[in-house]
Amino acid sequence: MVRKYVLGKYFETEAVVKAVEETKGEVPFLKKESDGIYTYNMDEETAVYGLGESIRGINKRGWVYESHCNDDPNHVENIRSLYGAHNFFVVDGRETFGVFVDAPQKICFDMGYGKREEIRITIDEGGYVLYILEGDSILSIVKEFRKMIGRSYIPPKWAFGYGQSRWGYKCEEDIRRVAREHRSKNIPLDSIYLDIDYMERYKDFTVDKERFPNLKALAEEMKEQGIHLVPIIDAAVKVEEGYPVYEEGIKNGYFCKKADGKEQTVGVWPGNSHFPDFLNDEAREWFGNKYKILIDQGIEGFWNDMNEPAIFFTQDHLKEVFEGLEEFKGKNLEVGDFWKMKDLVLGTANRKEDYESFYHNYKGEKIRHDRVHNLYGYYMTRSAQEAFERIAPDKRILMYSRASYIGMHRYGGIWMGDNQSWWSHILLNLQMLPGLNMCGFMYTGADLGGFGSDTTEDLMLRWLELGIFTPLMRNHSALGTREQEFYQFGNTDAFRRIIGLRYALLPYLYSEFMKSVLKDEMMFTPLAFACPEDEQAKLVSDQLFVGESIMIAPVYTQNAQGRYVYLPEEMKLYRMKSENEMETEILSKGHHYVKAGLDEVLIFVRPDSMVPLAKGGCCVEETDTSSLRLLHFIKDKGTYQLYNDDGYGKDYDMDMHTTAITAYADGKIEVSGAENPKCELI
Ligand code: MIG
Repeated sequence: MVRKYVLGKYFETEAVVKAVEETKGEVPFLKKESDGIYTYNMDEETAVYGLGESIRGINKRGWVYESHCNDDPNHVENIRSLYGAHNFFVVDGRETFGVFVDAPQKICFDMGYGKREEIRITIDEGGYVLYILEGDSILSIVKEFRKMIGRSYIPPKWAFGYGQSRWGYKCEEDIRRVAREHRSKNIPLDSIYLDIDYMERYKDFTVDKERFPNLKALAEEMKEQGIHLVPIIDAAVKVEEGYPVYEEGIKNGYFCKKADGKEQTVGVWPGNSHFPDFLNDEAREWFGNKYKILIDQGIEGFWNDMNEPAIFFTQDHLKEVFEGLEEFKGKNLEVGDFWKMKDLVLGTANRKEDYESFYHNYKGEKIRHDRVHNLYGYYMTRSAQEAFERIAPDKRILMYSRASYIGMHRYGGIWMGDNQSWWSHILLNLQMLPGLNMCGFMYTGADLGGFGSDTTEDLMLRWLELGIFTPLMRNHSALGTREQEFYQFGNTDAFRRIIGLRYALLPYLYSEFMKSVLKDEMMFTPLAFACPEDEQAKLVSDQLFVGESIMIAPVYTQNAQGRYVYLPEEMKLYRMKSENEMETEILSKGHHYVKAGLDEVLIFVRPDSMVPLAKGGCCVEETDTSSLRLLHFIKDKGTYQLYNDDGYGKDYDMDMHTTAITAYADGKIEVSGAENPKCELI
């Protein structure tokens, strides 16, 4: 059951697509302290789940989170915001209920930080819509919420393959080398990413003629090898006479403007730039149409960056900085003044005052940016996806974004932003997955191996052992860090085998992704959600169910040779070096220490469940699903619902694409439905 409460003049974010009638009167569960402030008193046992892309554990209790899309590359424990604003959470204690605050301004979710026992929600000035959801379990509440916000984005099937990226590939030859190294060393690969260096002076929808003389031919050459090029698009448009995107934007008033009616000039990668006004319907359509320039050159996927939007500086504020510095010039500085000077110079990025300095034209109404800040990345990505519907209505195009708000999950996926090559960030990657699924973000993953800092071979391997289960599986790293393509390391063979396992797992991972999207369910489920009666399971925060058949428990500490695992039921462990090399062991319900060598993936199969393995190829296209080998723990009888489609089309009818595979304890297998693969239990 869902109830909707409205306060004041609110902004229609279009996060919710299902019509919900407004309820008048008191909000249940929460105590209204005043307009925009609600509290809830927690028992000692109460847990809080959700909030999508945010730091810390699966249980969010004990910290304060701010909903404020922020470009912060330091994903450490004491920050409050990342790139997304995902205002949905579930309280699980003496009462179980869900809360969604639908409002694009800044919101503070104090989950027992100020007072250990108190949840305190503080919504910045402005109207809002509050939804309270009830159900008989966490999972049913999540499902109801997901139904409200509409079906999650579905990428093309090739986007479930491996992607190689690096901020630093500068020319066609760099791209060719990556392709060649993967193909010659038999490491499967489906995509290579183009970071900002493919553009001419960082101008969106341009290609540098010197370094990329013929993108169309390059895209074709890559496609012949089964590889897709995926270029980045940044939010801000460079100010440059003669650059059509700039000139059209100026002529039509499509950029965000200051109070004085002049375009706000911000400094980001292209230098002086303007922000397209994605909240303006016409501007949104105009910018979206520009993606066609690249689609016409054979591009089938994009990633949208810098759309919180990130600001390195504004020209207006730089003037203030220089004026401020005058005061210190030529003086013998006191320590206090020295800090002041330092803050002045270092504090130019993503400033509150800058976000208050420009306006959107939303259906003719002028709205100050900070009032709708959290929608910017959402509407940028919507701009692209709405255009894809016009440009290529029958084809799925890959799209994912850095900034997001709930609602954007219908238009694209997200990646988890600028993490670091730290062991703790493997765990953070795992712990963010369920919260994101709760909020509708299904196509997601982190920069494997870590974006910032230098990686190590063992970190890369361990991270990959989690990464092969995430829908988005991309190795990405920052300029200046250690190169981390798999062929840069000694044990390339181990990487090849683990990536190979991902491709073998494709029928399973794709089926589980599609079923969870089409049924509005989670793909990555905490044990606490799946086994609510099990007091031990409730406390497990470093293992997840992935789909209906398996549990994963990746190793995320350096120099470990295994880890402790809790099994909420008897399971069969497959300890896998590759799709062909594996040991199995049946483990009882309870605690175990399980060994896991550096090149081994642990897959725990649930009773009467199966995992179909294909014969992996060098890319998704070449993966052969005509005969399937089944990992299984059949004690009596189990049925697996396999989902398969052409991977491009948009006809997602479940019945049409589903095959039921039933296996019995005596080894008998029955197959019925859309396809007729040969099946064998292993
Ligand atoms: O200020 O385009 O998160 O993936 O490599 C950094 C360069 C801008 C941030 C993205 C990252 C990308 C980088 N970008």
